[in-house]
Amino acid sequence: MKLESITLHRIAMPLVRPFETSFGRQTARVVLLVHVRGDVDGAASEGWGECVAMDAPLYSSEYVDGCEHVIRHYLAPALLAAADVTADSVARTLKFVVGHRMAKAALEAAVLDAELRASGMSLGTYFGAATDWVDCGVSVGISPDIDTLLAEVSSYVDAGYRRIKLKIKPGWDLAPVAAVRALIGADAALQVDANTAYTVDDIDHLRQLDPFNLLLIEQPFVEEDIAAHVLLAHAITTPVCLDESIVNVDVAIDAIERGATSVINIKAGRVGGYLEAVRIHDVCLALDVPVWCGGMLETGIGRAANVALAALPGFSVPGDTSASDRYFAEDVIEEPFILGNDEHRGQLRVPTGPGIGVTVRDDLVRDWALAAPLVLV
Ligand code: OSB
Ligand code: MG
Repeated sequence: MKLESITLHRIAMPLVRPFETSFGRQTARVVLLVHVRGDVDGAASEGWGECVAMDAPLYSSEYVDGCEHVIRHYLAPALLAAADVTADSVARTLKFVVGHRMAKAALEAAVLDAELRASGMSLGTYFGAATDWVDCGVSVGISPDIDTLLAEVSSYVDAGYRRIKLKIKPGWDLAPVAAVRALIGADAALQVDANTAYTVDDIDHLRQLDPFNLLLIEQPFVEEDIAAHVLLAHAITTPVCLDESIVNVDVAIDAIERGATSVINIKAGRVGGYLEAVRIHDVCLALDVPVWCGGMLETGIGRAANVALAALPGFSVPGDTSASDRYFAEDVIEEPFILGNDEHRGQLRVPTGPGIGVTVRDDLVRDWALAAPLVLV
């Protein structure tokens, strides 16, 4: 396509409840949405992408202001100057900028959405979806106390979620895991996510999680330290899963070969785009390493793309693709994601419309705007 404009919308969506992790506490989702317009084979098209960076650089080095800056001054000018842009070419065109994967991923996603809307194909079909519905888990933040945690977990179990993930950190690990395991029963799917809060000195402590029969422990150590995760994987029976560390397909292969991770959390933003996410999926499928779709408190725009990705055959465990109301009383799309019933209890339907398959509510984008839209041409 020939890109005519790239518009950045910075919005704040109120969260239904604060979300706390080992790196911080959020009460609203401040997020950058990317809207592209252009010409695809002589016809006007448009597409949406979501930049999953958080407001502050606490999960990764990227953050909303930084993404806006790098898109405005480096990435968007390169794409707008190109005679022809395809989803396939975006990463190549933007390769001259080091890192900034979430910013790049949002642009690639918007171009891909515009291309697919023009051709009438859904993202799920484009990716090679193997199913119409995906299994959903839910990520549960750190609570003020165990009773509050159990009440929250109960509500998700009642809603039908097929897997519970607890955020943990030193001082909030064994007791909440024991309490939730007792609440949901021995066979219910349960896993934990430390968001890098531990060090190798904690290996003996983390071994005490083994009796709780967890599906996995996610990213206990700092992202650059693959070796520490190898040590842990040898020391415990709970499978180790990497999130923050896996920034592209080569790192994924390396971490698998070294035995640092036996299951992988795939987040398109973290790895620079959905196309790289699919490459990681393909490699993991070939190596028989299960993957699941991570989340970043996405609006319906990013959620739609995640649900399509999670429909690929290697996504064999439920992801953090929860329903819109897990985080938001109102979503920014006309078709909020709602968990299914009966045989689809605890599942979300993969959108089938062109592109991401959902309709963005311009009224809410306007109402929730933190700044005037930034139109880059
Ligand atoms: O580590 O998976 C994570 C949210 C923000 C940043 C990092 C993570 C998370 C979550 C929530 O766990 C995932 C979601 O429900 O969207
Ligand atoms: Mg994680």
